[in-house]
Parts: sequence; C-alpha cells; structure tokens
Amino acid sequence: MALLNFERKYRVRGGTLLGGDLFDFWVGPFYVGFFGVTTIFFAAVGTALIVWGAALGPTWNLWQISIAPPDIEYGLALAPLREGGLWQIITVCALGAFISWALREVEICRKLGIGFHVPIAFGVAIFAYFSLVVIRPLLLGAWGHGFPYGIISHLDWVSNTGYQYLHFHYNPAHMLGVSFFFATVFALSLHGGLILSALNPAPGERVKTVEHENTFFRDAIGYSIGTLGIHRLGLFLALSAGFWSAVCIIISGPFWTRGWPEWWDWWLSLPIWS
Ligand code: 07D
Ligand code: 07D
Ligand code: U10
Repeated sequence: MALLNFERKYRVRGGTLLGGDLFDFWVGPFYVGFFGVTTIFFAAVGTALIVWGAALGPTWNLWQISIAPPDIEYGLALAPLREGGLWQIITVCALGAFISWALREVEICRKLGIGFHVPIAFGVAIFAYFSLVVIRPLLLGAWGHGFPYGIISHLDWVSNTGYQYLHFHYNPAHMLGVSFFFATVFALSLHGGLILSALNPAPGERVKTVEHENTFFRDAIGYSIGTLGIHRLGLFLALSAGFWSAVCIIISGPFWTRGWPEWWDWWLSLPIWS
C-alpha cells in the first residue's frame, strides 16, 4: 500500500517504551519498534516449532496437526521435546508474541497521543488465553491441563473438558460469558445498522444527523445511550465476555470439581424452603 497522505503527519519519532530510536521506523505500512522485532521473533520461532512438531507427527493434514501438552504425570516439570516440551516452548513463544504485540500497540498509542483502550482490550484476550494454559494448569498442578494446539484437537479438548463437569452450560460464569458474547453481537448489529441507516442513505437522499440516530432509539425504546455511550457499552460488553470466560474456566477444577448442575443445589438448601 502506498504511503497514505495523512500518514506523513502522524509517523513521528518517540513514544517508544524500549529501544529508544533504534527500532523507531516503519517497513511499508508496518510500524516496527522494539516490540515489533520481538513479535516477529516469537512468532517465527513458535511457528517453526509447530512445523517441526507437525513433521514429527502422524499427519500433514492442516486440520489434524496437533501439538499436545505433556502428560499429567509430568506435573509442572519440563517435559522432553517430543512429549510435550514442544507445547511448553510454543506456549512461551505465543505469550511472548501476544504480549509483544500489545506493547507495540501501546507504543503506537503513545506516538499518536491516544488512549490505551485497544491494547487494554487485547490484554483481556491474552488474559483468557493465559487462564487456559497457565493459571488453570498451575492451580491443577500439571501443564497437561492446557489445551492442545491443533484446529480440531482443541475442539475435542473443549468438549471433553465441558463434559468432565457433566453439563458446562450450568457453570454460572460460563452463562455470564455466553450472555455477554450474545449481547456484544446484538449491540454491534444495532450500532452498525443505525450508523448505515443514517450515514449511507439511498442515492439522492440527504445524510442524516446524530439527532436522527438519537430520535430513532427514543421513539423505539424511550432512551438513547448516545454516540460516545454506545462505544463505551460495546467495549464493556466485549471485555466482560472475555473476562467471564476466563473466570468460568479457572473455577472449573481448581474451585469446583463436581458436575456444574450440582452447584445449583445451594438454591434448594436456602433456609426459606424449610
Ligand atoms: C476472526 C480474527 C482472525 C483470527 C483467526 C484465527 C490460527 C491457528 C494454528 C494450525 C475470531 C487464526 C488461527 C493462527 C492456526 C495451528 C496450530 C477471530 C478472528 C482467523 N482458538 N475455537 C477457532 C484459536 C480456544 C473454539 C478458529 C486460537 C480455546 C471453538 C481458529 C486460540 C477455546 C471453535 C481458532 C483459540 C476455543 C474455535 C476460528 C488461542 C475457547 C470453533 C477462530 C490462542 C476460547 C472455531 C475449527 C476465530 C473453528 C474455532 C483459533 C483458543 C474454542 C482455528 C488462535 C481453547 C468452539 N479457533 N478456542 O474466528 O472453526 O476467532 O474451529 O487461544 O468452532 Mg479456538
Ligand atoms: C482464549 C482467544 C485468545 C486469543 C489471542 C490471540 C493469534 C494470531 C494471527 C490472524 C476467549 C491469538 C492470536 C494466534 C493469529 C493472524 C495473522 C478467547 C481466547 C490471545 N459455549 N466452553 C467458552 C459457548 C459449551 C467449554 C467461552 C457457547 C458446551 C469449555 C465462551 C455455547 C461445552 C470452555 C463459550 C457453549 C462447553 C468454554 C469461549 C453454546 C462443551 C472454555 C470464548 C451456544 C461440551 C472457554 C476461557 C472465550 C473459556 C469456553 C461459549 C457450549 C465447554 C463463553 C455460546 C456446553 C471447556 N464457551 N461450552 O473464552 O471460557 O474466548 O475459555 O452451546 O475453556 Mg463453552
Ligand atoms: C476499526 C475501527 C475503525 C476503523 C478501522 C478498524 C476496528 C471506525 C477508522 C479496523 C478494522 C478492520 C480493518 C476490519 C477487519 C478486521 C478484522 C476482521 C479483525 C481480524 C484481523 C485480521 C484477520 C488481520 C490480521 C493481520 C495481521 C495481524 C497482520 C499480520 C502482520 C504481520 C505478520 C507483520 C507484523 C509487523 C510487525 C510485527 C512489525 C515488524 C515488521 C517488520 C520487521 C517487517 C515485516 C517482516 C516480516 C513480515 C518478516 C517475516 C515474518 C515472520 C517470519 C514471522 C511471521 C509469521 C507468520 C506466520 C505471519 O473501529 O474506526 O477505521 O479500520
């Protein structure tokens, strides 16, 4: 992509967290920075290790390639490369790449003088991943509780882990996560629809204003959250979805070992029934 005319104005020096001026430049459209270099490093090593793991394994079928974590017997120790050690190094590389990417976003925000909302949001996704492959395995005492790196195999893990607790839909934090995901999609569809309805009118018609947008929702539901408000709400809903997802998997095992339907027995034991 050619340098867009506005980019010259915003491609300024400074704002770096590490490395000073050393990596403060662009390659084509991409800002590099110290954390761009570490992103490329971790992503390249991690990807190479996945390819190596695939070369050891039984298949080159992209859907079936899988790098498994160590057996539970290894506990929290390091495992030999072929027996889960690869998974352990790939996990370090993945976290290295994700965190580097977030810090590179922070540097870009600092250059532009804008808030850190985007890297903070990505931080919640990283937290969800961290909860799956670090926090929960640590609390359960074995890296073997992490999920395997494969397109189909990670689905098997989700299903098996779900049924281990009999009926995962009864996990109250899973309910919150699911509801926040649904609410996020609902809010984005309302917002996308409303903006297009006002700003992209039929040919020959005038573009409408924020007042039209506010009036639509006041007419329909008696209240408009406003143009800034809908973006705050969207961010809140999306981050809550990721946060409660992380909670739902951290509590499954470390804090609740039986089936999730049983958790609801507290309701039956309320003193008001006796
Ligand atoms: C659209 C942004 C683009 C990102 C894409 C993903 C890779 C992986 C690696 C061959 C919305 C790029 C994929 C780099 C290739 C190898 C080793 C984001 C968009 C296009 N999952 N998951 C998928 C990951 C977990 C679950 C698809 C990652 C948890 C279910 C893709 C992680 C649980 C289903 C994928 C991760 C879980 C999927 C599409 C990390 C609970 C599906 C993703 C790092 C969260 C769906 C075959 C997508 C599917 C799917 C990637 C973790 C459940 C392969 C990178 C363990 C139930 N997951 N996933 O569009 O079709 O995301 O699977 O945590 O049904 Mg998954
Ligand atoms: C972890 C992804 C992080 C991604 C990162 C970035 C790259 C780069 C490069 C594209 C969290 C990666 C980037 C690799 C790519 C390029 C260039 C996101 C993560 C850092 N469930 N369930 C959830 C639903 C059931 C079960 C969460 C619905 C069954 C288990 C969400 C249903 C059973 C776990 C959710 C349903 C079951 C979950 C996932 C319906 C199985 C988890 C979203 C309608 C029998 C997982 C933290 C998420 C979780 C999770 C939704 C059904 C089991 C709330 C809608 C009943 C074991 N489920 N589920 O977490 O909480 O995203 O993970 O039936 O572990 Mg569930
Ligand atoms: C929003 C918005 C808004 C806008 C917007 C947007 C939200 C109203 C003003 C933005 C929204 C969109 C554009 C819509 C589409 C977006 C999505 C659907 C989300 C999902 C996105 C994707 C699937 C795209 C993902 C693409 C990525 C992550 C880019 C990949 C980039 C790289 C691999 C390079 C990264 C560069 C770095 C790290 C800096 C360093 C760079 C260099 C050193 C040069 C490059 C060198 C190499 C490439 C070397 C080779 C690399 C290796 C060996 C390792 C990599 C390994 C791999 C396997 C890739 O609200 O406002 O409008 O627009």
